[in-house]
Amino acid sequence: MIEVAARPGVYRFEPATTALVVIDMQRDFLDPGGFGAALGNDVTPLRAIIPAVANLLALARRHGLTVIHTRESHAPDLSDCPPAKHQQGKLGLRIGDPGPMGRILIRGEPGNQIVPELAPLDGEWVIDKPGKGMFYATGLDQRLREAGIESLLFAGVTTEVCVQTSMREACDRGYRGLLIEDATESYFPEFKRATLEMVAAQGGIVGQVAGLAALETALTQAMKKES
Ligand code: TIU
Repeated sequence: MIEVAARPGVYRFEPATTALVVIDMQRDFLDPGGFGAALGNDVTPLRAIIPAVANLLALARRHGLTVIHTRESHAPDLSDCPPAKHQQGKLGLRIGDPGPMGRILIRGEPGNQIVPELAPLDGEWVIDKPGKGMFYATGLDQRLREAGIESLLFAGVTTEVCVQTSMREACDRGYRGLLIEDATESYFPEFKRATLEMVAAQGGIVGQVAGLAALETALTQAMKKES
């Protein structure tokens, strides 16, 4: 059993039944000209966590965790994009419109790819999701159950939108969630701060929060004990 110094208390997990979920580290949110920028955001703060997420991925791979990458994406015919969502953003810069990285937030387009530094390895799960949460219309819950996954470590963007939605939905489905605070980011620093606080408040109402260093320490100590 791995024991991580987390908030509001120790987070315990077994690597064999744990997955790291890296949410939406795709060019649409991290590069200029994508969906994030189309919504009026400065994308530069999000790029700053790429090294931390890369370190987290390396750690998870080293310790044999299941690795899952998600991408927020829609079918080319927009059949999975409800009108209310399609109306987000400025006219001409909406989901499906042409941009510098291809059609915005559309499956298969260059902008929809995960940034090269964090590219999925063969055998890792890549989940295309039309919603903010990772369970809606993805079949992921069943796949996780079939794989015996009970605990989920969360990273990616943005903290208060797709990451928090996925974490809350995971909590409702019985998974134990840990948000890695330095491997997630928001376009709004105050929203990130508030999200970290609200996840861990009330005794860990929708999960727990820890730093990457605490996770690494816990995994390294467990490995030393084994050897
Ligand atoms: N706009 C924003 O903060 N986020 C999204 O639209 N999607 C994700 O968080 N991935």
